[in-house]
Amino acid sequence: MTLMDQIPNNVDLGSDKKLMRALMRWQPDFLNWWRDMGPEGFQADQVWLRTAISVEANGWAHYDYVKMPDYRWGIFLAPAASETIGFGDHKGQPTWDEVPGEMRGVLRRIIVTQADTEPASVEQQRQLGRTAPSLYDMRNLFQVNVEEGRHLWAMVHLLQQYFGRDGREEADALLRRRSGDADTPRILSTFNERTDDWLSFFMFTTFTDRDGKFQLSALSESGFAPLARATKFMLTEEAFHLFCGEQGVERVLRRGAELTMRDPNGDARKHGGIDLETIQKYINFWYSSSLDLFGSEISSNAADSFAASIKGRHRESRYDDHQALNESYSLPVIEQGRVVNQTVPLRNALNEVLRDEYVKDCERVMERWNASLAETGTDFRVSLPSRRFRRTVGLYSAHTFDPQGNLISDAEFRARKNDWLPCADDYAHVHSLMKPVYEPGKYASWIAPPSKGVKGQPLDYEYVKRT
Ligand code: BYC
Ligand code: FE
Ligand code: FE
Repeated sequence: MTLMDQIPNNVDLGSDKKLMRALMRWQPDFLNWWRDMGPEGFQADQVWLRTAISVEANGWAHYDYVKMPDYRWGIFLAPAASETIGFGDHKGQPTWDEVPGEMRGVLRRIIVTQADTEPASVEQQRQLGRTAPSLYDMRNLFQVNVEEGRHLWAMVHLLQQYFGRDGREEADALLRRRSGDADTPRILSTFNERTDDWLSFFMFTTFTDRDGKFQLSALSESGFAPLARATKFMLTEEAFHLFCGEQGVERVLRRGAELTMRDPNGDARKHGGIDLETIQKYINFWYSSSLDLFGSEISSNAADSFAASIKGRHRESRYDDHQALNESYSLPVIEQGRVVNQTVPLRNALNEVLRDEYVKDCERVMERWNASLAETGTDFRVSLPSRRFRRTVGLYSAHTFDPQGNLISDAEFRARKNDWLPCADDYAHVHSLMKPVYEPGKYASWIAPPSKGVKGQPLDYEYVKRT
């Protein structure tokens, strides 16, 4: 088999001997990592997966049974959106096909940070197949996992092609860090959290993959064309990850509401469901954790990478001033125990600008979940906590806030913590429900079945053939 057969691509891999050698050397290490750290217990099973075979709209049409270690992780760049740079100090200049010398450090840091999240998420989710609530859900989990594996390939390709020896070393290090490890953890906070129950998985794909959507969007108009084109194609896969999360939580909410109303005392737990209060606590946990992924509200890193035309805003074309030099941004800060507004130059607030877009998108998710809850007849509604709640990065991390965003004492936070965040008892209940359901068409008690199957297949399709 030639390399081209093993690695579907549209980057003319075959023509660059040095790159091909680097990728050939990295591939067995990747496969070893996948066997050790990828989905545990299902590597020999046939999974009905889609594989990207081109960047055309029909490039995703390829669905078939495949064993995960045989998945063809491809390298694809979307067509360039523009020949000229759209923002920052280099606005209007031609995009770069190579890394400008003075930007090496900044670009490498961003690409490595992005890359690191991809294998991290696979590691976090590796045990979930064992407790899948259905074959449908199991297949979706594995689809997300192989695509995060492909995102790693996409970033490793950039590192190996454009960053020489440093890039090759970074590519190796990506396979050595481990999510949650005390000595060699993954880079960003959320990617070291435990994600070992399915409600956490659905929250992760709703809130944490959604950070991916906005970070990738901010990179998809980068002046460094290969990065822009790689991230643009990654975004097409992200839509499915977000669907998995949103639809997953929606089904858990719906079932939770139904079981609550069925019980005379409103106790969903008694009937093998997850109560709505616990689901709200999971929202509080994963949303606040994912907000940290946007970095500090006031950040010179963000100003620098925007100035360098490396990282822009979500849909930069909607803005009028693509230099972001003349405007300012006002945000609440804490001074002498009070919340007051501070104004900073816009470029220094770009992490917050991106977070604003993220918050709006999450609010739209809440509206859809609440519409679904309303249909069941319950009065319960879910909501997002304040963006100041439980932060560990940035301005608000030095203080404690309640979910409404009011400044409170540490002691009060500790006293109320179990009302706001999942506690040992909540986790124990959720974990007690995590029993596998592997019969085609059957679903666990705590989750409603989806409204339709994958790609026109019926709900009782054998999405995973166990061996
Ligand atoms: N945890 O100026 P600051 C995805 C570090 S998700 C730990 O505040 P900056 C996916 C920061 O690195 C998308 N450390 O922030 C989803 C810096 O450290 P150094 C991933 C943190 O740099 C699901 C220091 O604090 N992509 O794709 O403006 C499944 C001060 O930094 C955290 C990206 O993140 C944290 N939460 O912005 C699979 C895009 N936050 O360098 C995949 C690339 C900050 O001083 N990354 N720090 O040692 C970036 O653009 C930026 O690095 C960040 C931070 C937005 C993350
Ligand atoms: Fe990804
Ligand atoms: Fe994703």
